[in-house]
Amino acid sequence: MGLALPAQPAGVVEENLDELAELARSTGMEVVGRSIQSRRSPDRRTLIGRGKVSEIARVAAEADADVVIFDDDLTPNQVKNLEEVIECAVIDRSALILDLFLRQARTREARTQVELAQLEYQLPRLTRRWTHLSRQVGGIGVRGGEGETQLEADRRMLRTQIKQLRKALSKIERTRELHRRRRSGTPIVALAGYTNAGKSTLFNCCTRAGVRAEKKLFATLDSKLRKGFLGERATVIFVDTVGFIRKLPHHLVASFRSTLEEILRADLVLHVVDQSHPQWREHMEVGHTVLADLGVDMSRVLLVFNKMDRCPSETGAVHGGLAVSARTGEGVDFLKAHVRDRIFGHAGDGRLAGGKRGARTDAPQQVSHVGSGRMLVDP
Ligand SMILES: Nc1nc2c(ncn2[C@@H]2O[C@H](COP(=O)(O)OP(=O)(O)OP(=O)(O)O)[C@@H](O)[C@H]2O)c(=O)[nH]1
Ligand SMILES: [Mg+2]
Repeated sequence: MGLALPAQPAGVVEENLDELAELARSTGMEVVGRSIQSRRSPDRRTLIGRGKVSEIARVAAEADADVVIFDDDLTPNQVKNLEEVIECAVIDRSALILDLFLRQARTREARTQVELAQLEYQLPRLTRRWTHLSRQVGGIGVRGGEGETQLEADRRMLRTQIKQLRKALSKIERTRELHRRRRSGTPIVALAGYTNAGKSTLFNCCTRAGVRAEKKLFATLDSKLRKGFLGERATVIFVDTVGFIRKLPHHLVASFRSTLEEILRADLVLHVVDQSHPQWREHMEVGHTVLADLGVDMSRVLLVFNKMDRCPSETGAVHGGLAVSARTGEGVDFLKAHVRDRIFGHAGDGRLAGGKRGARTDAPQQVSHVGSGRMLVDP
């Protein structure tokens, strides 16, 4: 269900719904219908108009639907009001993304981060119906015992849990910091960008690692690190990261911050864009915004247009970036050579190039405890 407001024309809402459907399919759901309502402003009680709510209720019942997903955020009250009329679970995009994240989270860190995000933001909105359904279709479900008890837990209990999770997370982060110290000295190249852009595929291509690359959205939730060789004895560490998406719940971004911080620490960020996607410009824009919000110094970002095997007219340098196909490997050697030159300078003698990269001292404080060996600045 999409809502078209004067500021957001129906065309954009249509595209957002395409993506919402893709997200739903990634969690294993089947999409049986969609609807958009144009309004001058959202309804305070139900977001969409009363007539539309009844219509959705009827259509959902006819299709025997289990869930109605709204592309816009719903308040806990709106969910309640909607579920009074619509006789199945009602959730919003954020809930769907969180659910998907929970399913995809493999490591303890990712799990903890998602659980934290859920407790801090999503839990009050998860209705009994949705929690139940989410479990039925194989989701990991909310943390702890019965969803019921979770939902009814009082604030004090939630606060305690949040505190515990934060503690667990900072412990994991400390361990990670230790690993980081050990590998200091080797330059880091992070792969970032919209979900499904092909980051993991490119990561595998550059490192010969076996990271899962899937048609699913948010296949990757944890940053993966691996050595990659750029030729001429130049070695870097490639980092694969969680994808970006429109309307990403901001609490979720906050919990994933430590994962995304790998991007901040990187000497070079490859912003991967799926150029075969009809909305690649919007995806690039979202990627750009998230990187900027994270505090990434844009002079350290290199645009990489991927899936050029699907858009054969684009070759070599396009739109101020490089074109590659992570699938066929086309353009990847050129990309590696380019990265090598950017990081090590043209000499390729294994030393870091200084000069231009002095700017990184201006980056936010997060980079301050990076192993100093890598942060060479011309004296
Ligand atoms: N045709 C084509 N498909 C590609 C290319 N690179 C990746 N893909 C496909 O695109 C899909 C997504 O690839 P991933 O590497 O998982 O994308 P990702 O950016 O890591 O996605 P998330 O981890 O979900 O954020 C997979 O089905 C890949 O096989 C490419 O160069 N050409
Ligand atoms: Mg991935």
